[in-house]
Formats: sequence, C-alpha cells, structure tokens
Amino acid sequence: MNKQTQLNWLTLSLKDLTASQDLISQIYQEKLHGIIIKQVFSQQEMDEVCQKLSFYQTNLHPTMYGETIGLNLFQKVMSDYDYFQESKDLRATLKKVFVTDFETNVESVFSQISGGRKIKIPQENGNYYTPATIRFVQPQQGGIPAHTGSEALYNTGYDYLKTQADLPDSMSYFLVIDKPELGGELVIYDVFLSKIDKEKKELKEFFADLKKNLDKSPQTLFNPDVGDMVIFKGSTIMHKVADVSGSKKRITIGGFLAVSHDNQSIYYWS
Ligand SMILES: O=C(O)CCC(=O)C(=O)O
Repeated sequence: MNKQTQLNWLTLSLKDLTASQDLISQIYQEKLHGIIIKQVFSQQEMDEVCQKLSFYQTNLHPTMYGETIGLNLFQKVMSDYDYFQESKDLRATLKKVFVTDFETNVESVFSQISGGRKIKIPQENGNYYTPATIRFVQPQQGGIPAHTGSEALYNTGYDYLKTQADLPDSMSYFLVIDKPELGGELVIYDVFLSKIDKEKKELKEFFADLKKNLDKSPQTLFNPDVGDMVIFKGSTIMHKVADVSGSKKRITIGGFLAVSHDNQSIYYWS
C-alpha cells in the first residue's frame, strides 16, 4: 500500500492573518493543502442570510446534488440561462441578504493572505463573472460527487479565463451558511493529481478510472462551522461533499481562486 500523504491543513482565526504569510501561494504550490478561517461571518449574520434566502427560491438552478443560485462557469455554455445576467442577479441578491457586504468581506480576507496581490472578479467584454454561487445540497441525494477542479477545464466556458489565470492550479473556497443535522462534511481523498495528470484533463476515462476505487483511498473529513471559510487546492486534490442526512439542507456560498498569469492578481469567481 502506498504511504498516505500527510495533509497540511491549518485552522486560523481572522486575527492570525498577515499578508506576509502569503497563504494563497502556499496553497497554490501545495505546501499547504488547505485552511479553515473561523468566523469570517458571524453565526447571527449567516442565520439572517439563511432566513432571507428563503425568499429567493424562484431563481434556483437544479444540479445533481440539489440546487444553486447563480450559475457556475461550467454552465456558461450549457445552460439556457445567461451566465452574465445570472451573475448580475446574484450580486444584487448578495447585497440584499448579507448585512455586511459579502464581496468586501471575502476580498478583505483574500487580500490579507495574498502576498500583496490585487483581488479581482474577472471581467469578459465588460461583463463581470459571478463572485460565487450559493449551493444547496439536498438531504439523501448523495452529496456533491468526488471531483477535482481541473478536470472540468475542457469545457469551453473556461476558454477566456484560461488566458488570464492559471486554472489548472486553481483553489476552491466556500463559506458555510447553514449546516445539516448530520453529514455534509468536506471529504479530502489521498488522491493528488500530478502535472501530467492535469494535462490529461480531456481524457474523461482517466478521471473515471481514478474515481473507481476511491472508497479504498484514505479520507480526511472536515466539518467547518457556520460562518467559517474554507480554502483548499481543489483543482488537484480529489474531494467530495458527504451525503447529508436529516431534513435540513447544507447551504454554502463559494467558488474558485486562481493566480493571474502575470502573478500580480488573484481572481475569484464561480
Ligand atoms: O462545499 C461547497 O460549497 C463545495 C466544495 C467543492 O466541492 C468545491 O469547491 O469544489
């Protein structure tokens, strides 16, 4: 049996963050696999967000695990809805449901760990990408299946952003809005893509094979609290969201981060 990779994962509070640490570069280079930053939003604020979101249930997009508000870039070319219009709508919704400004808060956190790089939402032909999607994982639907971010890059929705940033080494971020009664943990498998593997991203069979025996691979579960932010190397580390039990949905908001080709900026989007 192969030796299990020692996961390098930190739990930090907001006051631990300093720009000089450049945690984003450390995750990008896989010196760190991931971090949890405690209480980026308070439980009270997220409870209010959760309550207000119940009035925004008309714009839900179905997925295999539940629904989203906002479209992700993968759906840009595959949905009947317009990605950029959905982005405008979601940004307006975020202004209404968050008491403190969502984008200002997450950008402030990112900039404290970005080694001085600027934090930007990508733009294409003057249209802003969506900074995040809101994900509702329905109970007893199997959770979010195992995946790595870089395996989706054959999708033409990513073509423009690939010219701007290093997408094969992107990172995932999400914040917990509401937790289920049981389950819904972030499951990290001891399966890391190499540079060669990432170049095989067009080969669907390669990823299908990789996923066949995942049950036998060592797993580490993370169960962040409401208001916590998770950032990890989602492009190269195989991960899933465990099935949710009970009657409550798991609600998160998040997307991806990538370093710009000129290394001066960090883009975030979903
Ligand atoms: O918990 C979430 O919102 C999704 C995490 C995930 O699977 C990802 O970011 O790729």
